[in-house]
Amino acid sequence: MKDIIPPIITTSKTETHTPGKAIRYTRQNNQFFIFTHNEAVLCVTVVSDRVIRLRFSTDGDFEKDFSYAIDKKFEGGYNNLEFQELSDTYVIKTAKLICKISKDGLKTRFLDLNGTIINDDEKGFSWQENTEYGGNNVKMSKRAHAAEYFYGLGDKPSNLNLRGKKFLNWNHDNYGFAKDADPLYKSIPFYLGLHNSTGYGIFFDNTFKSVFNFGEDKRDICTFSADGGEMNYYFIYGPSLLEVVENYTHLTGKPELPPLWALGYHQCKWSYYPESLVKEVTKKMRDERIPCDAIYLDIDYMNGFRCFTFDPDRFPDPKRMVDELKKDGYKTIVMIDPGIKIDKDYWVYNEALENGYFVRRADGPLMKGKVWPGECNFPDFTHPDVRQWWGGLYKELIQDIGVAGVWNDMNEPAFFEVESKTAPHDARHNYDGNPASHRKAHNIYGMQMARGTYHGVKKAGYPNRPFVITRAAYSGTQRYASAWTGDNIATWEHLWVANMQVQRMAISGFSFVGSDIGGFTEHPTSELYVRWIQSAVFHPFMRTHSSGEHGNQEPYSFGEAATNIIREFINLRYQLLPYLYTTFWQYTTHGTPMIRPLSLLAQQDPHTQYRTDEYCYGDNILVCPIMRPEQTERRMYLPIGNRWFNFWDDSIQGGGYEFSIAASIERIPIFVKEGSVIPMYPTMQYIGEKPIEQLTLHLYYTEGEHTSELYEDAGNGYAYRKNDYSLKKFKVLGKPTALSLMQIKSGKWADEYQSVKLIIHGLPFIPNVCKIDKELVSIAQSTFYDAAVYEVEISNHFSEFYCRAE
Ligand code: MIG
Repeated sequence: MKDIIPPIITTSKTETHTPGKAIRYTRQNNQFFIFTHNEAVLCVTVVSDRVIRLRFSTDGDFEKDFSYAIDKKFEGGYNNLEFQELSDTYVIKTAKLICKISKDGLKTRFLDLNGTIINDDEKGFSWQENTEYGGNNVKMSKRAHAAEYFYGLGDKPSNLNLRGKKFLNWNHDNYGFAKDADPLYKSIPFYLGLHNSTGYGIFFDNTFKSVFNFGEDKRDICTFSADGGEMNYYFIYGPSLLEVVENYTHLTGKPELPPLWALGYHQCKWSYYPESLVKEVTKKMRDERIPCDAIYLDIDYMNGFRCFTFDPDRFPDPKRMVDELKKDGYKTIVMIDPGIKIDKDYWVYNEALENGYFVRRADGPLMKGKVWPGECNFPDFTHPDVRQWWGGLYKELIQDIGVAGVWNDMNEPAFFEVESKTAPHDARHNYDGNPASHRKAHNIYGMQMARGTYHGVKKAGYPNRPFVITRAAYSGTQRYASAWTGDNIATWEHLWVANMQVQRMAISGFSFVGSDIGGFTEHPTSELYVRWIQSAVFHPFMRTHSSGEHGNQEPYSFGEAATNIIREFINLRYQLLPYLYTTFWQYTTHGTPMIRPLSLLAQQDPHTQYRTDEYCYGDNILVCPIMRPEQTERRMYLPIGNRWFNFWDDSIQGGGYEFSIAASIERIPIFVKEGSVIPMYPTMQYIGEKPIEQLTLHLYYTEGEHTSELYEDAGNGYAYRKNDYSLKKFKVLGKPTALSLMQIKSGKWADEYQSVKLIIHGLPFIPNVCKIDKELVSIAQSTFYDAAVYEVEISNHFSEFYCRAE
């Protein structure tokens, strides 16, 4: 299938310019301006020891420094900064990094402190005047070295390793997209490079349509360019790829902790209506004992597709329905689109019209676009007043009706019946006081809608934590919303695509992402649906969604055998919630991606650089989805370094070579890192169904040391910010005939449970002597799946568990 890629607006070819010879520089603290003899100026800012920002002006004037991506809370700072002017180069040195800028054309090289080149310009910066729209097409050309690899770039449905490919960033409603289709819904102009085992990142903070070329036409050249705006990029040094992602995430922002229920399983379809169908599905989930926390209302709940209304026949009493669902443990999430129906009897329309909140065309008329409601106007979410107003519209939904979350769709924005499938280029946006055309605002339009939604939902629901999900995004959107990957297809290839997208988004700073489980269009076989559920258990966001034009796609719709496997896996999702929540907390605190592809896990191991399937879920669990029909066995790889326990039978697997692993339909390969402690809750039908009476800790023996974390709090509200959380560190120290586990707790949150069941896996000796806080206890032999394990119940306040062979 050929995609309709909106044409890149290049104007009649004009001359290519490059910066001339540098003639002088000025310095203000951490900022350097380098002037050339042809008016081009380079502004270098040392953001931190690891992050250097480069901005080029072609004519001596810089734009007002404004970015939607950079987190207002971000604080730079460095430990060392040295500057030197040599005869042909300027040299900037931080505590971690050297940046050399040649006087001849401002070509830049980044080196580590040993002088090894990490990244260097080929032609460097160049530009062409855009005679049609004004401004320039700006381009950066860097070398792509032999054995240099590229990752990141958001939601591209391609191989993780981007080497040899070219991509376009222009938010695009790509219904039923194919593998390698481009562009899709999101624009995240950030990539990771791995060169000489050293990781670095480049964030090109330019919202215009941009192109990234990782050596597609010339193998040894990597370029990025945009249709307007400035060449404005951040170079982020690792050396580990993980640190690159963390530093990019600090720069563009971390989300708040979501409500715990948002990490449960969500059920969705286009569309569940009328009310009786919603009730039928939610009841059946409970009857079938399949855990579920959220149910979605897609566009058909609205009255004639008018946002913030309910269809009176399909949903005569939404408040009562939402209440009843709440009593049954369900959160209701509703869709809100950006298009506002042109209807003089519709208050949302009138308010926006009267206040001048709608986007206008260059010559003044309101911008119109056809979407579900017919002709619509579109709020200019890039205006702070509009976002404020928009946020306020959620008050009734959240406070009066009791809706718990909001689903923002079509916010690329998507238009029907026009070839570009989106708003016209000449449309005007406020751009937070930097008036701009749609060419500049397009890629952040959806982000600003999600931002308005997030603040509105948060305010209306306070102190409940907000939940927002968006389809379109730009760098930084992770601060406001979760995301799904759009309109995929019920094919095996798309199961693979989903796994690529979730991994790629996570290493692009956006972890809270999932795919439409089972596929949005077409109907999955029961085998495909089972395999999809099995991998989605390990995606940070987990929701089944389908276009509803075909057979049912609820977890109980695929026959009893399938239902049993699905139930077991969704149960596992819920059992692992404390682990997932801890992983989310690490993301919100350190910017650590929740999902880590093998290349991030072991970048020094060359085998990981082209691998796509295996990935780490949090610190200690590694999974490898099954993505082919009738597959009951597959090849996989674990990186050199650790030994891993097979989750299902406790057999031990080393890394550094490919091996074959069984994967009958009941199982996908799951591994646990030796030495880790995996926390589990009892199974439940939904968050808060009943008090958690006991925490289970699975300890996987190692000869050596390993520390795991467990973060817990109320799972909602903001008391955690006032120290009302619990962070436990589990320090395992294993010796050939002894094992100790220390629990070190901080924070004042009191556990709901009083007791802990400790289950010890892989102990290489018989523990004749066991002590808890120095007191002798007895330990029992038991079984976990196929393995013999030792089990003991202890108080949740224990400080040390110890055992040895006598
Ligand atoms: O034009 O609201 O991606 O999840 O079910 C289609 C209907 C509009 C696209 C979304 C999909 C949603 C559908 N929407």
